[in-house]
Amino acid sequence: MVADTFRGALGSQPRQLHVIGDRAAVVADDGQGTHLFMLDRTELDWRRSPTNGNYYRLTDPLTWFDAKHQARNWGGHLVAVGDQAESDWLWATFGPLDLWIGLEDHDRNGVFEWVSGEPFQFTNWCPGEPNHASPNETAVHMANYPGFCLGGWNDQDPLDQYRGIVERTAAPDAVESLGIGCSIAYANGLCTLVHVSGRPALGHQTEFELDLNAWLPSISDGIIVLGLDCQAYGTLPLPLSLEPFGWGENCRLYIDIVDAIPIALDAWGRGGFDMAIPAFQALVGNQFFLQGLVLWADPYSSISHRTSSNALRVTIQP
Ligand SMILES: [Ca+2]
Ligand SMILES: [Ca+2]
Ligand SMILES: [Ca+2]
Repeated sequence: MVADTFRGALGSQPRQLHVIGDRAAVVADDGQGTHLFMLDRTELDWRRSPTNGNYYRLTDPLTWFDAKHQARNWGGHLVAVGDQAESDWLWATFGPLDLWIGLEDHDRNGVFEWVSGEPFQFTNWCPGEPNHASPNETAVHMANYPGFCLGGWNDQDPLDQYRGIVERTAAPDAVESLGIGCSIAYANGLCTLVHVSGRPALGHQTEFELDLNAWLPSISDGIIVLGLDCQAYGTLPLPLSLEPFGWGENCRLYIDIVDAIPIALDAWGRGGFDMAIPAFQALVGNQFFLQGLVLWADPYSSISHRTSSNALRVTIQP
């Protein structure tokens, strides 16, 4: 489904998409260069509506209550269907499926309310609904009843398991910082990765800087690593201590590394990194993760040092 969604959105643009488990690698050529993005597979499921600019994605099949909880964790809410245009776009994008929406009457007073708090004005009930067929029919889904009702609403038992439509009215912050870097030997600072300039938006160049906040006795290289979801991935809870890999100083890995880009650091341990965002609408709302890792040698002793930065979560803007 993800691959099909992406192919459809990219249209005839040259591209490659490889889905490996929960990961997706996108190789895209926008005419000015070739770009590689590694995306969390689930993040590819955010879709931006061209009619109202809001972002939408589906939960796994869940009870209505669990879908509502998942929506909040994603920074949104179960969808409030405000008008016919929104309803039509949702059904064309996510249907045909039974899909939870954010409409409920759990106090059973016959008055339905949106969980988002928006006024209840537009209605799109299937014929004969809401019928309260059992006292438990207190949550509403878009119905997939071929030949009878497609995308209209039915009140239903909230403990049934459907995918839910999550709506987010605004894009999350373009760049968010996650975790903290490791302390630096011979300095009091932390290794930090910051967003310097340029919106991470379609067709734009965006610049990041790794700052070691320390004078380096020998010029060395760092790497910016491009990775996936920093919360938890596979069976490894993140952040992950790098000590098992020979990295001291309680260095932490906040992302699951999928690619590394070498950058040159100056004597003060600073190095910049530019990233071009290809102009593909399908990338809007998707996220990637960056973290800096640095290894350098002390010429006055045989000790080598290493550290890691905070991580950045970058959400691609329109
Ligand atoms: Ca809405
Ligand atoms: Ca009510
Ligand atoms: Ca019903």
